Amino acid sequence: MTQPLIPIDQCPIQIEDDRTGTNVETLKRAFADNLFYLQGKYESLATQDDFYMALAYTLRDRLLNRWLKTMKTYMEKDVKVVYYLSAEFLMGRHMGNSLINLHLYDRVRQAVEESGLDLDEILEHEPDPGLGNGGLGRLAACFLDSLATLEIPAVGYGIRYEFGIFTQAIRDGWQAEVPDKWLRFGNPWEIAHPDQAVEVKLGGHTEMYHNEKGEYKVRWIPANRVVGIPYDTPVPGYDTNTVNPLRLWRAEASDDFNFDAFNAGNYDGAVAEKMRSETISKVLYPNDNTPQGKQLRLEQQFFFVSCSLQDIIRTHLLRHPSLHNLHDTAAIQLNDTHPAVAIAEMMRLLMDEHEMDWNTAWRVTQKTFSYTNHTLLPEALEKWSVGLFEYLLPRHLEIIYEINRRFLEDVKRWYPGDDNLISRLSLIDESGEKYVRMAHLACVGSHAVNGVAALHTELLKQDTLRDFYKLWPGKFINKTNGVTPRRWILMCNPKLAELYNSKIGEGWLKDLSQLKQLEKYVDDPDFCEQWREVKLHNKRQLAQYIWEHNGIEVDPHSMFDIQVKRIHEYKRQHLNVLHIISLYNRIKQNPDQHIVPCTFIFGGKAAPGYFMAKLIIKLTNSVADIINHDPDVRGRLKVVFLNNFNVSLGQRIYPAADLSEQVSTAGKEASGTGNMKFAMNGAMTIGTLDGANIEIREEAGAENFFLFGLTAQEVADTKAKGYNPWDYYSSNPSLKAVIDRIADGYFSHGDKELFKPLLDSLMYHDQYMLFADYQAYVDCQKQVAKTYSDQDKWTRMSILNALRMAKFSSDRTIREYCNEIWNVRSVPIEMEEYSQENA
Ligand code: NBG
Repeated sequence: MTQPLIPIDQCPIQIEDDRTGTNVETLKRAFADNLFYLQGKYESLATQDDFYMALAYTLRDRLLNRWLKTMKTYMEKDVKVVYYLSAEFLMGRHMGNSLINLHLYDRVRQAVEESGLDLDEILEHEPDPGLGNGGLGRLAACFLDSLATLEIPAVGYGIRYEFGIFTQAIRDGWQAEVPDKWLRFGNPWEIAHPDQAVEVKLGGHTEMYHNEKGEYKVRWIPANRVVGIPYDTPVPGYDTNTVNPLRLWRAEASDDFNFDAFNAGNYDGAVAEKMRSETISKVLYPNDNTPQGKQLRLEQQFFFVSCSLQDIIRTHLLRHPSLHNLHDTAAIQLNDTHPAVAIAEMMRLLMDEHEMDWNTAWRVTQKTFSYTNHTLLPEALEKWSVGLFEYLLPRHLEIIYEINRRFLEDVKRWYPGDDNLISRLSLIDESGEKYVRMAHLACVGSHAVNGVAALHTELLKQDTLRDFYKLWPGKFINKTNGVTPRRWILMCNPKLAELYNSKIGEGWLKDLSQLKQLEKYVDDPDFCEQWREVKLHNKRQLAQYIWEHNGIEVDPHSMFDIQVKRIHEYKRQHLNVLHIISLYNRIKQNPDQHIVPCTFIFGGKAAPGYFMAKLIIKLTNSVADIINHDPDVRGRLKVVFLNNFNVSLGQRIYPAADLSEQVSTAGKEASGTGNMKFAMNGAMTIGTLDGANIEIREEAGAENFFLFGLTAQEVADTKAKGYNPWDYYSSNPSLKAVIDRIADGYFSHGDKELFKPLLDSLMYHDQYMLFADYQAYVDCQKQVAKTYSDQDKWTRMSILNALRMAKFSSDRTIREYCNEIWNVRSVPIEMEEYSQENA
């Protein structure tokens, strides 16, 4: 007699079997089993990669039960789901995160060790999936972690780029880009669902027709179709059963695509078309804070948006007869304007494919969408030429024109006769060649618009989006960014986590405000000593890494002054370099002068087409080369550029920092999130009143923050009056000496041309006003050095910084989004747990 099959969700995790069990023996068996059956290897012949894959599958198995139960619960309870649409998700490595979130670190370590292997080596073997550029993509990843931890039903939607952000090599001091083949050995974390593939149309034209009811309708006759295949990656919450999906789309040619060409024997033509389709999800554009106006980029955006919206609609219709109440089951967040075409695509789907009338469709759309702005840089606001839009998305352009017509009609009624206002608000920029303004589309089509730090939101209201703010003040809301303390404290700084746990247990990991309880130890010499030991341990580890990767010996007792982030003029890595040169000049003038020993560490990628950013990298490396080899300096200064800064390198760097460089021109950095990671790990910040720095300073206390530089208002005023860098240069001997040393070719083997473009920019038209902040920065650095010499004082400040960062947990940020924008509630996932006693 055959046994009836037990539905998997009715199998509680109570069987100590090889797929779910978590005792050490079972884990060992599962690991060996996966090595044999999935990797097809005997242990004696297996590579590190095989071990990594076998262990990854072992962990994925342990996530699946929770994952499927999570999906089933959402379906059955018909809950409202957050859909986070983002062109980038910078997830970082999965394995360590799964070990932590499943509470399996210790047992897996033991199982691996008893199998004669080293867990750390296996962890290092995982490729870092770089499906993002910087802060924006990493924020999306922190948000997914917090959503799952807070048990919020959520799906991340994005693109499964075959090549993520390039690997950065440094050759002769210059950045070189190497393709990132992160999928080379397969990706054990994802599961493909070709059964849920969707079709996406592109190009062609539109036509009118009569439907059965005799109404006029529009249909889109596309020139091309591609298919989106979803790949799901589990996102486990910390200490919960919730496992939400990150659903990334891969583009494939549709079957019927070039059937005719194929049949006619035109194989090359058919294959070329196939490759064209698949190109859509091939590669991430490596630009941070600068849009890439390429056709393929718009194709990428529309591709993942259309796939995701069709998926959301399909899910809704499984449980509801119509889409009139879509906003009751879906809150769709636009992560910047990259997915903003979703407003037009939703209107098209509702009207053309689901027969909804305009007014209803518009109401549903506005109630469903909300939009996060991530930048104030005018050049970073996305716009697409109307010609390109029409060529690729003819129906969407019609819809955008109609949204615009209705919107501007309203504006005319509200503000009669103000033509300037009309042209400023219009979704179409008509000042020259016509462009579609994506931020305007996002604003009009959303019920909430948010900035990512208090100052940023204020500046959006007063400046970038001020006309929209005037129309709808209630739409604008601030949501200061945050980062997940699971990855950015527990995972990257285990010694610090241990110290916390030893005093107050583990509750702080889900409620970071509990760290405040530790403030009573700030004057306790034992605690301070332990604090310093943790920092020194982390610095030693980074020093070891620097030695292995750069061949530079750095002293872990020197102050680690670190700036890691994308290289951009507004972030002013070169201001930092000018200060280093000023210190060097001081030593050269007086070789015996006392200087607090300092190691300056840089890391970050430049967009491959951004010449000035690449020149800043070259300058940093050139300065490093001279200073590190000058006997006069005698180990007092070291300069290191760490190549290929990414999430995993960040995990080594943040915990080892003494000083965090957050020196952007005030009003330019929307928020910053590296600033939060540094502070949480006990680094002091030297920074301007920009982005979230302001709030970090508020939380830490002004006395625990090294502030310098012009305010956003002063920057604007100085610009209005006419900023003249020459005045600063000619009146400041220290600045002049620094600039002249570069100009003389001191750092470029006598080549006076090499850095000229950078110096010309600084001297003649620098919109980031380095010279205006130079002296304040140098003075502030003196203050830093003085404070660092008093280790007791420094330790106290470091402790207070770390303990007061609760506001910057992404759990706080996500709670605010849930309550104030998305209107969603947590939905705990009930499972019968396999009891720990059996483990
Ligand atoms: C970036 C900002 C950062 C901010 C992140 C996340 C873009 C367009 N913006 O300051 O520059 O921290 O977004 O919000 O990448």
